[in-house]
Amino acid sequence: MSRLRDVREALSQRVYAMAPHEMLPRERDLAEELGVSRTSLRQWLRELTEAGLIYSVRGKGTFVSDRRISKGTGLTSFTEDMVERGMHPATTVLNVRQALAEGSIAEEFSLAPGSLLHCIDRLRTADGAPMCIEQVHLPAEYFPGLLREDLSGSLYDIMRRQYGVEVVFARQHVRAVAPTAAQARLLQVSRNAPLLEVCRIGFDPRHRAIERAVTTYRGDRYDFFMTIRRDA
Ligand code: 16G
Repeated sequence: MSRLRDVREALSQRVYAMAPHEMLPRERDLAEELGVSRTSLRQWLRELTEAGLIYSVRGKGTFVSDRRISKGTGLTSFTEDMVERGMHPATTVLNVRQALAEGSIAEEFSLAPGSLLHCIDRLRTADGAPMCIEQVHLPAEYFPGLLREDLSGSLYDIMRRQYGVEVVFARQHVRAVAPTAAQARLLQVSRNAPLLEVCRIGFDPRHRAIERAVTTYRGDRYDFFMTIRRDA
């Protein structure tokens, strides 16, 4: 990664570490802190403003926006969600392995107990800031060789491009959870911070369950919204 990119990430990480509506240091101080020219800093501040991460108040200064991600009911991937918001997604693969489908997971996939599953754990970040941890199970028979792919990008892209398979509808449930010690460390939150866990079972056009993803989001960075209607 280039030095400029490093500094740009350092700036957005600094913004993410601040509270909503907190004021950024003065330009001169911030440029000095990051070791960059004021011209470069100004350009990055402009980019962050365009991405909605910060805002300026005339005569007062620059402040951190309340930048919670508002996620609707559209079936999108993490990468699509971040790119749509002008953010730079990145992924750390924490663990990949194969497991045997047992109990409720075998039932969710309508697989015989003992069938092989791929299991992928990843940490997802946006502009260098941790957003969620994702554990995905997929039936190995639909995705032979998947664990040899580079999983640090979009999984949905690989599923589409390499296997011609797409999640077209999904069942999801959301619940609040407290972080485990490992989750708190990876997401950079305290053990008391609430997290939102979304479990998605994704189906292909033939109604085959092809993905079970448990995504654990930082509760201070995500809102979920939905439109509901009274039955006629
Ligand atoms: C989202 C999905 C998850 C999917 C992932 C793929 C939710 C609640 N979950 O996180 O099911 O595996 O996107 O993202 O939206 P990717 O294509 O960027 O790897």
